[in-house]
Amino acid sequence: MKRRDFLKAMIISTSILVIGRLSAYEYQQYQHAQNSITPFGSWYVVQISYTPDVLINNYVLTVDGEVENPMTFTYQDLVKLPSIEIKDTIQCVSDPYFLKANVVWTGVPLKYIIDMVKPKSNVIKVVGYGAEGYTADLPVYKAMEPNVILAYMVDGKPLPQVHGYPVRLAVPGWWGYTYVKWLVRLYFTSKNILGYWESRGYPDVAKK
Ligand SMILES: Nc1nc2c(c(=O)[nH]1)N[C@H]1C(S)=C(S)[C@@H](COP(=O)(O)O)O[C@H]1N2
Ligand SMILES: [Mo]
Repeated sequence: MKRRDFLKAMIISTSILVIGRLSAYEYQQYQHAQNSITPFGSWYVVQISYTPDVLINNYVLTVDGEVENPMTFTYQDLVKLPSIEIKDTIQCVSDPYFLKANVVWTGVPLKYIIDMVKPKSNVIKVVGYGAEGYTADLPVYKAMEPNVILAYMVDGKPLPQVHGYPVRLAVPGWWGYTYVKWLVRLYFTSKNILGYWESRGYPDVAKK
């Protein structure tokens, strides 16, 4: 390319960024938001509080409430269970345009856990708890869908700490606030319990 053409190309590409009022980072996010897998380092982070340090060796998922057979799972227990891979777009309700990422989850279908603990017949909700105190609720009919998973890998690697290491929920088709990070408890209940954002007015049926 001639120097003049090169300068012209520079000016054009710069003006696209200026006209669009996007920073280079936003522009990159925008491009990746369209279809391809979001690069590992540039996935958005949204959370109400600090990032807890949950170590694999101490990790325990408690599954309790109104169930026939309450259970606990260590990290090693979970990774031995049958797992599936799902391509998904995680997306925050507060900015569905930029705060989204295309990822591939690996994890255990929540239905598999539900079948083991056997919720009582009047149970309507399952509430997920994050290690730092966050909660989100799912109606049991949604939790039973085959693609709702306890994810322990993303894009073939362990979850990054800010994205919920070692285990988080993934609820394809529903808003990001249902994707509880640092998941340490699943509580089954016949009461209509609302999670952190659901109790602050966001849809309880969080379908995108
Ligand atoms: N434990 C926990 N999980 C959480 C949250 C949180 O504050 N704490 N925020 C939720 C919200 S509102 C969104 S949009 C997604 C963002 O996930 P990410 O930071 O991995 O992109 O996590 C959800 N899960
Ligand atoms: Mo969100």
